[in-house]
Amino acid sequence: MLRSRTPRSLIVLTAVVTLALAVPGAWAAPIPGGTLDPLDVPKYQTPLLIPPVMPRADVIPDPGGKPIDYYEISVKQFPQQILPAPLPATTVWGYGAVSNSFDRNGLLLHNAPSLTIEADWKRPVRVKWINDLKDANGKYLPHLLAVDPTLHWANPPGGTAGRDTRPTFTETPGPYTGPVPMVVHVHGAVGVGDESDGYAEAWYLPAADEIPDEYAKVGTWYDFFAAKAAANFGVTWGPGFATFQYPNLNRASTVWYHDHTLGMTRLNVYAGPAGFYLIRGGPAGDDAVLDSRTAVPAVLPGPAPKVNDKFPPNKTYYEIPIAIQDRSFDSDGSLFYPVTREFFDEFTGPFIPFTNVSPIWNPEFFGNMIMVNGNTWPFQTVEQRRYRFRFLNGCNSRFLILDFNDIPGVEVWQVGNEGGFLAAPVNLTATNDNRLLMGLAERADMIVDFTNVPVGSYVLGNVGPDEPFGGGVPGVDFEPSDPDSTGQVMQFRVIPAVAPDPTTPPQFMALPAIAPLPEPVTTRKLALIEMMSNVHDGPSEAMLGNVDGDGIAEHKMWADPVSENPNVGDTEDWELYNFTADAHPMHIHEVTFAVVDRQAITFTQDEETGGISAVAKTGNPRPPEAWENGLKDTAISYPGEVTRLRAKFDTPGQYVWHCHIVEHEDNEMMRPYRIGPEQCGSPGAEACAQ
Ligand SMILES: [Cu+2]
Repeated sequence: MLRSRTPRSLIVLTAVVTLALAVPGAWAAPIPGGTLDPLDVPKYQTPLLIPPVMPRADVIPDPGGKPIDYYEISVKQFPQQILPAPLPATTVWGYGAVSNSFDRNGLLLHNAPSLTIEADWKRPVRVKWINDLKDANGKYLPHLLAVDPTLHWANPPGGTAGRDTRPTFTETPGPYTGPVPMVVHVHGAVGVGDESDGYAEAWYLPAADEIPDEYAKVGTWYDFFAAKAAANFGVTWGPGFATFQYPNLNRASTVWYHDHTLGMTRLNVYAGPAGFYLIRGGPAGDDAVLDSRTAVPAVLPGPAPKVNDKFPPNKTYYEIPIAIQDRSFDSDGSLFYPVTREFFDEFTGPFIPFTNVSPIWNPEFFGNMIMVNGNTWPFQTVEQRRYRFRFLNGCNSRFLILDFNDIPGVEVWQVGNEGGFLAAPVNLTATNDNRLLMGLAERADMIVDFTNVPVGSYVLGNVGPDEPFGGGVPGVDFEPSDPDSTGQVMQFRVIPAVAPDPTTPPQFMALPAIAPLPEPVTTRKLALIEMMSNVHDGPSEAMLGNVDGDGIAEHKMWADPVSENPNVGDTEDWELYNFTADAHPMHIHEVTFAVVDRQAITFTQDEETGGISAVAKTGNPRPPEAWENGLKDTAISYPGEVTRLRAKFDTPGQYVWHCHIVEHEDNEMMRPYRIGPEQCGSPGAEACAQ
């Protein structure tokens, strides 16, 4: 039974829209999920897993003799004790190294989240990514979750002609149970070639037995990118794998890797495969942070895990990556994810092909338990000193508002985001009520100071909503998450410091300069639009599009031709007009961008057609939040606002921009974009001279 809520998505916008905030609901109980009641899962039984470092297969020279860190990483299926024992283990997928011949004591270990790739600024990383979703006999494994075949998706059964399409049906189909297409995206990789970016139509099946001959084994773009990788890097792709190379041109920062397959990302990521990828060094690295009192290099909390450290670790770490994800489970320990649209809003059909509503896909999904680094509600012992936490919101749909207010005496500073260090440290305790807002896929590099916290055990809370987020204040504009389940994240067990804290107080950290972006040569007006069902009062999908010169919004589908096409080297402003009722975390591949400002908008929406016109800005723009200063790769676009982003597009190729609510991304809230001219020989390209 669904709790009686009106998903924000269901609010139909009419006439001239003013921003309508959710009315706090009356519930205070875990949200629906699987058969395992979150209140039956004991909390704070399991120490936080601090992911060890991914071992390298080799270090190989590039043609100029410079070193490339080379990895061989597969994705596999295995059981993992996510819930505390004696609750059952959970079957998950995860990445892991399959060769450690360079880092000989490195761990050949699959886990979810996976081991951390440690990269040096401007030193390339090359990864052979292997789709190994096969059983012990070499037969392909089906998906752990229900794959909706009615989306525009990878669609291997469509064969070469029908892959990467929205198939047509004469009856409402059941879930797809064939081999699983996968392709890895390093989220936040700057300057990466398109052949290595994990384009959603560059997926590949495992090299497994019993795959029907008529199935497409690779996505539409795989062969083109394979040829490009061969030409650029001398690497050969083959059945069940692709080899990507990352130049690591980013400022030192926290990036992460996860699957990005067309129409399946929500399911592939929920099943487990994801990991941290940390880029260190260079002119914006830790060594460039100065102590403003002395102008000598500051001391940041460390160490972090190092290659050849053990699992579980036998060392003490003061720099810890923390991935927060929401999950639901059945009582046998298996992951729960909806198998029918009915779970979302009780709509039982008719579905595609009789209406435009997909039978399985849910417009959003909220797990009713919190998993941190692969365990539900773990604990971390901390000393009375400063720590560096690199937080990641790795949820599917859930915005997090981490709340430190139940940790007395703590002081919380944000020093970095997706693009590395901020312009200046931001004291969230003093300026943001001790809270950290994180949209999906956003990262926050934090200094958390436990020096003045009394010895004892304290809970890190979450006061974000158990439903779509639209901005606003917890308890005022929306009901915070259930305090007994998703309102709790993890526990800190504070003990006395074992030694004086050598680290620099964050208020004295002078962070490395951020080069300003050039003035834009182009401003694009882009649109976030919700499409309603044609049979019931619910959404069918969210879409992207544009706003034309007459103030009329037009939606576009994934299949429509590229419409965002910056020239190589150009700086552009992208204005994201959000006509929906929800906030969307918008991610642009290949670049980091600046959030320039946000501004309220007015528009008219036709009640009959949903058409949007008379789009205009109103009032004064407001600057980015203090913690958004710097460079980002994902930013929140609020309802009823235009969010202006600025990026310089330097690397030619075919990329995507999309909403990182992965349920949205999987159903049309993603668009291809291209930097530079159309590539000869690429799928759909006009004939051109080679
Ligand atoms: Cu979205």
